[in-house]
Amino acid sequence: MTDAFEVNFDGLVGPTHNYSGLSFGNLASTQNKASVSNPKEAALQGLKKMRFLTSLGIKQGVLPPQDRPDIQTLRKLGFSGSDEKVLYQAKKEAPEILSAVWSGSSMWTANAATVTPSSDSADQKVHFTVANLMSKFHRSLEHQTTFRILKTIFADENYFTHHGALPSCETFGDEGAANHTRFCNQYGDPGIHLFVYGRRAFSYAMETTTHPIVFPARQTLEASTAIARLHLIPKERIVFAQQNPAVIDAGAFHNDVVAVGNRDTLFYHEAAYVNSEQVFEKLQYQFQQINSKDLKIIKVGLKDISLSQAVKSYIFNSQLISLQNPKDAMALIAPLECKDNSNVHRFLENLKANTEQPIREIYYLNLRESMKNGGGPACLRFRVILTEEEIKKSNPGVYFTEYLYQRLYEWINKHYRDRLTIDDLVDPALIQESQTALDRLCQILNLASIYPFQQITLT
Ligand code: SUG
Repeated sequence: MTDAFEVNFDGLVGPTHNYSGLSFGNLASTQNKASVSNPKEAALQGLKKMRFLTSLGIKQGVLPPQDRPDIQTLRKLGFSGSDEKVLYQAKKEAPEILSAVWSGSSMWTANAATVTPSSDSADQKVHFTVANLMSKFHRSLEHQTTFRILKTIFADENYFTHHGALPSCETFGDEGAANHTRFCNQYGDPGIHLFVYGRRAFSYAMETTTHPIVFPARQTLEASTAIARLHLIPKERIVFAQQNPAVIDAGAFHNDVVAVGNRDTLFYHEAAYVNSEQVFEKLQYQFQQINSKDLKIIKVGLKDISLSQAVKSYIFNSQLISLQNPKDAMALIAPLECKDNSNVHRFLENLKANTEQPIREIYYLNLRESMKNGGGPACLRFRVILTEEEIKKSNPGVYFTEYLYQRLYEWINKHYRDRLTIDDLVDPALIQESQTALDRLCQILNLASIYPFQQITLT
């Protein structure tokens, strides 16, 4: 076994973070539509989280935000003239499209891609497939830039393989790592992959009773299967599970709203899956085959926490991380909303006191700006298992240090507004501000020109 680490790449919140109510099925997004956002506070909250995780000994990285507004998309949809005119016309004729092209949604990097570590792939390379995010228009605009960013950071083809997004159609709806969990003993050991899907595309009509009725299921089995194939994961190390339609209808639009795993532990809500018993039997069997020990499964019952409390508090959207000391101890990085809810808070504190399970610490972080759009601690991070050598082969500029913290802190304070409403989304000055900020960010993170606006053609 080669030593490997879990590196959490957090999405830096972009300068146009706003509340546009774009994600039907994500209750927080709908409920907070048209609230006033504070991009500066949002970015600082995220930055503080990165610093905190670094202080716990977790390797941390940063992924840059995408350039918004996506004026090119507005032009593709028939709006023309100067940027100012394009924005104005879109506001008048199609305000939903306007909101979508301004969205800061790339901050939730758990949806950026699915990744397989080199220890699990037949060719011993790290594989990435960027998520097409086709179920929401504003998110479907992310994958091309995400692909460029990941390829720029993990550029060495001897170590990293990048797959483009799956075909953008209902059959292959893919939401990335938010619906994928890897279990292992130590990070460098071989892993078992749990892929969770919301619906089967090809047999949809025959299975209406097993699909959500109120909200859409975003991930398909067909997409998850294609990713497992592309990443060359041995078949005996894969489990596919269907998310319970009832939890999707209760507002759990990704698996990471009802479950979180780390190494040999799964923390999940009893209602999360269809045919749970078979799923866990298979998972245990596969885990035991390679580790000669059991997977630790921490089940939270409906009687302990209702689905509505789980979705509101985002208890399962916590990060479950390994602590340095004592060995094999874990911590839960939970959103502050878990403390606000007395039942959830009591549950977590009792869990911590129970020494038969590995969670020894619970930290409550203030991520309220992101939470108001349905993005908790686990949504904000894209975890990549990397060996020391693979870390060396990737771009050093994106790895978090105290020095990078200071630079990003100053950068946010200099470039971000502390108030944004949907009425501001016609302000051409915000385009300029945002581009200036992102241009500067590329220098700070030592990234090449990753944004379309930087591709200046000289005549
Ligand atoms: O896709 N919200 C995101 C939240 C993503 C959370 N990610 C995970 N669970 N991994 C979404 O629904 C809301 C944007 C708005 O309404 O302005 C939004 O896109």
